[in-house]
Amino acid sequence: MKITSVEAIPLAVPYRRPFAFASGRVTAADHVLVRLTTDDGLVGVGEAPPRPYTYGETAASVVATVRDLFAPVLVGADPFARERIRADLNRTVANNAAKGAVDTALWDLVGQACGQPVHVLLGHAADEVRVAHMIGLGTPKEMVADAAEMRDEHGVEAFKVKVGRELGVDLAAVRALRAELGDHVELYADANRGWDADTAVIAARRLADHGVTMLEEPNPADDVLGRRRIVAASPIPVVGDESTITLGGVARSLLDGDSQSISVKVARTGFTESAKIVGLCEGLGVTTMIGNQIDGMVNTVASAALGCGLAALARHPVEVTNFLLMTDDVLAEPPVITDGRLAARQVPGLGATIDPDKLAHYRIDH
Ligand code: MUC
Ligand code: MG
Repeated sequence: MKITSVEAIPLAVPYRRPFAFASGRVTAADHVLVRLTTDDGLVGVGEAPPRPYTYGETAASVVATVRDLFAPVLVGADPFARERIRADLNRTVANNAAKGAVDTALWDLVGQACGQPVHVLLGHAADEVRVAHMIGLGTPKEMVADAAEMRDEHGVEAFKVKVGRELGVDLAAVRALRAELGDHVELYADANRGWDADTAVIAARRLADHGVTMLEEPNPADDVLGRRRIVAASPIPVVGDESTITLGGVARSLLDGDSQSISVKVARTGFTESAKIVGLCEGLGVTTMIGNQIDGMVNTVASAALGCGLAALARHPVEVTNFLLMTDDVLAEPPVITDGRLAARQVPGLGATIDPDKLAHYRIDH
């Protein structure tokens, strides 16, 4: 089997409402759909959500990287040779989301060629995962309304709360969420590097008092000494996300004592490097969980496959609700979250069939 064509298609899908966090805000999904076609007619897909504040990529840069740098490597390659392809793609530095989307599409092809779902190829730890919802920044009232909607409509019982603003405002939101949701619900927090180290040390203690279980990216990642001070003082684990975006980066961060748990995202490490990161962490006794890059439906389906594939990831609720912020997307069958759970698709590959009419409507490269 050989790849015969590589497409990078920029999309624009409006959001129902903006999503805000300490390092940015999104108002529309300007994602890039990566589509690989093979000589035997298989089509694999991946999704790159450009996140300039984390990886320096834009939709235009993802399209250019895939078309100009990756396509010459991919055309003629066998999708099963993922390690060879990975080495070739890594001759280009960074471009994490572009690489993640290509790897996702490769696994989609391999699954289809083998007649097996991707989660089964990965190790088939589960058939469904518990879901965590990421609550964007807003007033305490807005944040409670968002969480209550997820609980009431989708049965979700785990929430990642965005923080990283003035501490009093964040604590008011966390208090209101705890009062509304009750003690049995898991709350963990993500500051997206919004605090300085001293504020983060106080925040970690106050958040722990409200039963918050983890604190992600409390301060700027290059403030390494500050980060270590937070890790030493925090009663709850400090989670690496945007400071731990590669296998080597995860290793360095853990060994240097900059983080204690790791957020893994298909959007940046696909399946291949995500599985390596999970293996590294498992060996070190470090918890991993699947985060959300404010993903659309393709990466949502891929995240469910990753979570159901690897036992270490299936243990923690998976962040897969952000696609619900979008008014629509290009998948023929949207993911469905029921009773706080999302099932892996039981079809060969990813099962991420693209609706041609929706694609024609939302692509912006006509
Ligand atoms: C997260 O966990 O930080 C916010 C921006 C982004 O790219 O991902 C998020 C979620
Ligand atoms: Mg994060």
